[in-house]
Amino acid sequence: FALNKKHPEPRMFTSHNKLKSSYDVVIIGAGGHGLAAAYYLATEHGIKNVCVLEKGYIGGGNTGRNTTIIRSNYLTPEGVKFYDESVRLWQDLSRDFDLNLFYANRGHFTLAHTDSALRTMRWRAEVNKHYGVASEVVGPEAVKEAAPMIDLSCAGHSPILGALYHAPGSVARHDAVAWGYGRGADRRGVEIHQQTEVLGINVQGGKVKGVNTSRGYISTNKVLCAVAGSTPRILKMVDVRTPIYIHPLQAMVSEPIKPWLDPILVSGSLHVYISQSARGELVMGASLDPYELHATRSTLDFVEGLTSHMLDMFPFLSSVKVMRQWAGMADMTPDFAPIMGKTPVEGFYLDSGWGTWGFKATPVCGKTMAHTLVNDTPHPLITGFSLDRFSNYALTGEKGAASVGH
Ligand code: FAD
Ligand code: PYC
Repeated sequence: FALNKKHPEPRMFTSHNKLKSSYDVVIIGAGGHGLAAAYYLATEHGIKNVCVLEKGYIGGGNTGRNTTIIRSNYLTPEGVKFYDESVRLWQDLSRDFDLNLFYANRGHFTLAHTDSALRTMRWRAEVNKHYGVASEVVGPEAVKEAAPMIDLSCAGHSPILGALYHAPGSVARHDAVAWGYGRGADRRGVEIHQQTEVLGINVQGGKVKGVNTSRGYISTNKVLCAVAGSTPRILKMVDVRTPIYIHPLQAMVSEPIKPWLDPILVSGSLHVYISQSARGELVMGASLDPYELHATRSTLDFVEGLTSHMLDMFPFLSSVKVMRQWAGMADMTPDFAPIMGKTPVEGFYLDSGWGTWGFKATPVCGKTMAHTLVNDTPHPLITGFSLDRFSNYALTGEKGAASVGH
């Protein structure tokens, strides 16, 4: 066996035995968001003396646990513009990374089973169209045409009256996104340190001075916190308060079956969403668990509730087996919009409040947070997501655009 010297690029990451004593920027969390911010700091701003600290492994948080739905059919102008930019960025990522992200444009239906749900769909469609995003209200026949196996009556108790159809709705391979951003950052000199937990943050005179880790102390003036379900724990270290609360969000996949479902379907009333992966598995989820819990356990209760509603829509699936189930810790905000940007501590930046909706935002978060760190001013696309909106009573209400009823 001869080593192929014609292939100079390593497929994965450089491992570093030691932390340096200081970095220009320390990023906490090697999920998609932290790695994307590192990537754009290096590629767009030439800032490479950056380390990304990860207590577990790359993509092992919500990035590797989510159901990969990408869309921009939000409710507020702030949300629509932000997620639309993300959808645009997604288009080029496989080429930029030279890594196949299995980005698949499927079309996304949010089903309406009541008149009031249809009214919300109409509202979202009009806001979306105003900002150039392709969304429209369609009748049940369009749902049947896109998903012929569906029982439009939903076992007779929740007939589908129509849907919000969003043509750009897509799915992608979640771990590949983390690997692509990580590898791209690594190749440009960013250090990624796995198995390295942040245990404390040194703040003096209201300014960040450094970070204590399980592998030693690092000096830095800029820290980006991108830890999703662990946000409250990190915020305690800098004594910053947010209204984020943690609820488990569970998901599951079936055994692989032959391709039969092209679009992504969401039913808020039945608390179900579903897509079929490139491998043929049905990827399914439901609402948040209805209590605060900082854990990733999954429950029988969840599988029973979700499968019974799945069978209301697709009775022919009754003998298909569930293969895996899991949970992630969703960092929920009261208005279902993220919290991004500067904080009362100088040099401490937040990319948080991603709850059940942050995978699709990975590229735009990376870009806008890199810009915000470099300029110490929020990127124009994230001003609606600032922490001080809660004290100013200026919420960015996105609950009506959350995927399933929460
Ligand atoms: P993460 O990927 O969670 O990364 C944070 C990292 O920080 C973790 O790896 C963690 O180990 C690390 N960390 C934490 N504390 C420390 C510490 N002290 N020191 C060092 N490292 C630390 N969004 C969508 O857009 N579409 C979907 O279809 C969708 N489905 C979802 C389904 C489920 C079941 C779940 C749970 C979430 C879903 N989401 C979805 C939401 C989405 O997964 C998240 O919002 C997004 O992945 C957050 O990415 P992140 O990089 O910010 O966080
Ligand atoms: O944000 O579209 C979404 C989503 C679907 C499932 C969980 N989040």
